[in-house]
Amino acid sequence: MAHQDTGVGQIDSVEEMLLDDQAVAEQVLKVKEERNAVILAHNYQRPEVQDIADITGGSLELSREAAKTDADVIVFCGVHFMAETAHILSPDKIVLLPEMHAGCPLADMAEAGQVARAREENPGAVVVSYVNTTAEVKAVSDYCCTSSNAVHVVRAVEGDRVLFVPDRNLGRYVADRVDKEVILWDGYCSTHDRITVEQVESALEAHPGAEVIAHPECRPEVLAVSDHIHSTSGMADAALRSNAVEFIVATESGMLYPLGKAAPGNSFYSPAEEPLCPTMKLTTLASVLWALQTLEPRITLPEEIRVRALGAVERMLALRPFPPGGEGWDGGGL
Ligand code: CIZ
Repeated sequence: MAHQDTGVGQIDSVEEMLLDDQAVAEQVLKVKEERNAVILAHNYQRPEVQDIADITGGSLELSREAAKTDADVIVFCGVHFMAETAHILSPDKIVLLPEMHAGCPLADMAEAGQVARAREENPGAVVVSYVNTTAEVKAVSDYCCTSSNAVHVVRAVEGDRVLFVPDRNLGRYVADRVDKEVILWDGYCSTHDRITVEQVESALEAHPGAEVIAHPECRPEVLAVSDHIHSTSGMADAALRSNAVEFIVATESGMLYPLGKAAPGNSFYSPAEEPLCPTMKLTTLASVLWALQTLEPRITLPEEIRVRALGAVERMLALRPFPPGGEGWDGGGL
């Protein structure tokens, strides 16, 4: 076997490539120290990937936490726009996305040129872009938002017309809760959009007495039969505050793992057909190890795009203070 000249944690044999999960995890932690890296894992990642992460959570909070560290390298176990966001907030750190093909189909449903044209067609409308957008789209937006603060952001921005990009379900959820005209983009997350009321009801039949926690990227009719609507980072608190002990969780099924850890006395189930995001599941322990060893694939952006995208994030943060746990903010991380 040819020796891989990667500088750190080299792979010298086929046996080494066939390490079991625990051995790979040990290697990851060793190389992570050598690289002075911080590992971030989104809530939808595989359990074994979440287990080797320094920080787990929603995408923006992960990037913000990583920016506060003195790490030289950020390994983002998530999808492409998330690693871009980490680079936007930490331009001096090396940002690695272990699986280069881990894209976000929702983010790809809005291109910067289309958003710029929609802005021209809707003069005076404030452009609010969900964090699930490319950096180019953020760069042509007035504000960024997360699923945890979207209602608050739309309420707080100037003007009474908002162009909300790209998730039509989250946009509809916001529109129903604000006193403004919200122009919806026709994008959706196929993992959430595929969840049906029938699938939720079938899970409820199997677990009578369970409450339903749904992500606002779900269709309106699914949200209508849900007891709690939350971003991934707000779901655990909702479960802990509730008197119920069983929950049907209408979001990507990776979320069941952090929920089980945060609320071990409760049981969490997916709707009848397990919602799985294929790109979120691409990242493995082996790809994290490879990324740390090779310092590839790196995510960078043209500086002009980065700075303009940062502007949309900073303007969102300047809308603070958010009322903790109050109207328009689900209490999840920012
Ligand atoms: O920002 C995130 O992490 C996403 C895409 C969803 C969520 O609710 O955490």
